[in-house]
Amino acid sequence: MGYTIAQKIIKNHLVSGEMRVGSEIALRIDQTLTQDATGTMAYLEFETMGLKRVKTEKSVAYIDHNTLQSGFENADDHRYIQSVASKHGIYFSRPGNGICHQVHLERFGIPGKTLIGSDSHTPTGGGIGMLSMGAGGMDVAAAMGGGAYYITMPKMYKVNLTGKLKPFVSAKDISLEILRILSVKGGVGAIIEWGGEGIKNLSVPERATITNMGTELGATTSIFPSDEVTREFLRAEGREQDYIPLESDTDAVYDKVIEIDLNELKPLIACPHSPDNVVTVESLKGTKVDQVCIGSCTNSSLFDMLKVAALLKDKTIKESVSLSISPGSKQVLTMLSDCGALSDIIASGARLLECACGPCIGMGFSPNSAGVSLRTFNRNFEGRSGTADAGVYLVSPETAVAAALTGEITDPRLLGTMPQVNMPPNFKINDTAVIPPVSEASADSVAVLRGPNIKPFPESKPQADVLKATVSLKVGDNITTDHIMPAGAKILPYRSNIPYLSNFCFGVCDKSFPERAKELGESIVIGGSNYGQGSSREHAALVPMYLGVRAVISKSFARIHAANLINSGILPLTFKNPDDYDKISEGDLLGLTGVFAGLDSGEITLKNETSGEKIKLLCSFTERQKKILKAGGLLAYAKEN
Ligand code: MIC
Ligand code: SF4
Repeated sequence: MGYTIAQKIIKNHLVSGEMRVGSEIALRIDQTLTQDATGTMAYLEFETMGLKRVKTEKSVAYIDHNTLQSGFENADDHRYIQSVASKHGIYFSRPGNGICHQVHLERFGIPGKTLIGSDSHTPTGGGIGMLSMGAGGMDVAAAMGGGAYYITMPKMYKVNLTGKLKPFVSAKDISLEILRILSVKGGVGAIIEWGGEGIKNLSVPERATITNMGTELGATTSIFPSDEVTREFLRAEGREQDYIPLESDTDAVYDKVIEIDLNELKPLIACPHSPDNVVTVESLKGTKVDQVCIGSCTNSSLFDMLKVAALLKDKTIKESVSLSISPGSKQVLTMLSDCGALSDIIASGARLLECACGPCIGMGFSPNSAGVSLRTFNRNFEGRSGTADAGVYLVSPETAVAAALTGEITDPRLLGTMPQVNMPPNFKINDTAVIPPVSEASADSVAVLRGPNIKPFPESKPQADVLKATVSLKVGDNITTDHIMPAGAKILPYRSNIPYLSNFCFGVCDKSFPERAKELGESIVIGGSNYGQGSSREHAALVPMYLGVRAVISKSFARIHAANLINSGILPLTFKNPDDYDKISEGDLLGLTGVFAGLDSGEITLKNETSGEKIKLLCSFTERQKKILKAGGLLAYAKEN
């Protein structure tokens, strides 16, 4: 039996475990990346490990999320990350250099290598045939220290593309189509490989749009072959030496195969508040639009920006619409400027934002009250834009421009003829905004600069054998990390200040949660299915841990969040019978006895002390996870060992 692309890379990086679906495998990690919103915590964790230098082939620290500096906090964190990176052998990508995934693809990603990043959209690197995964900060810190990255051996899915995209239909529509087919839960436990004749016409940035949004399917990662298209991209980046060919064997076996005919694809749009809430653009025609945002790690490549500029050329955007453009990197912005396309964008009335995440993470540009915002981003979770009652829709750059010009949701195919966009043969290379670390010999002389916003890391409690605690919150299905630990300009600066951050925990669901949890001392949260989907932010586990949450019981968990809960010493337990979810209410007192024996046997009985009912819960963890949970979290476990 042959291997899929991902299986080949896994085989080459396997440290321990068996490549059998569902069993735990440990992978050697070649590269890591962090961004600033998760990076501060990841480097604090790395520091507690007491290592002098990172052991990876390349580690890069990006500043791209917390770039609005309306107080000292973000600037202090940037200085902390810059100094700690330099000391420990990590490259530092300065604010303004661009969004981590875009820059990493351009300058550092290598086909066939492994990458983990403290950001859930790290799979963007799959666009050049790299096995790239999102992870919690603690796991990234461990990988920087030379530790393996543990995942459950995923299933293999294949998407075969046939045909060719029609004008005004683009890679983003492919992402939305697969979300329509599979839903936000459809990729859980799987790696999605893209192939078929149809990929030949997709450039690396288009492939990266697709692997980027594979995150929204809940997939472990997504990957394209490394072929002549990849070689061409790397050559244009002056990195042809990084190219290796990589494809699946003809007799590779897949657990699921999906066919998409690109000839048939129409412009699509994801409606509020979920990326899989997908319909055709034409079905919403005429809906009034207040705001349009173009950018984010999904759609901010030079190719996307050149298309946008060509469509805006000699036109003026509708007076009722506010349009923002954030190019993905300094390279993209420079080249847009050099060829004059930037002038076309500015002349149209667009507002140019810096090369950063910006509106995607609610770092400015929040919509007006009850506003309709069309965004080329990957997430439209409730409240994420910073305006609680806004309706955010996810679209392609083509559909975004059509709305900016007409003031309403408009099928971009009505714009006439798609202008020809020619990609330059070579990209402009200027890495001056990436600061290399000092040499190992000089590392001792680098002082790590810590601002007052950096508060000590919250200590987890060791696991108890008996747990009696009240349900502090009961939530429904598909709760995202944006529900658990919201982001946005007002809260993000406090990512290194857990006590302050805790005031906003579960703010989207129930503002009174933090106070109630604190009053209870210890408590349990009940969730529906796919609990913790979305971001890799470990704050969605660390903050509940700080507030005394000892267990989360749900119908199922998203992969990265489950790992973050374990790392924080919170028990992620699942209902053996999902219907038992209905047998627990907020305020019920729950009792778990024999937690240790339960961890060993994989099953534990919960007693609802309020109703008297007994409920069976599953706790099937790997040996390593059991040890981490028994110790009360990864840091406690690492200290013990
Ligand atoms: C996001 O898109 O939600 C983020 C912000 O990039 C997160 C990371 C974070 O919360 O800092 C992610 O996707 O992992
Ligand atoms: Fe940044 Fe948005 Fe991408 Fe997250 S999804 S990395 S916030 S651009």
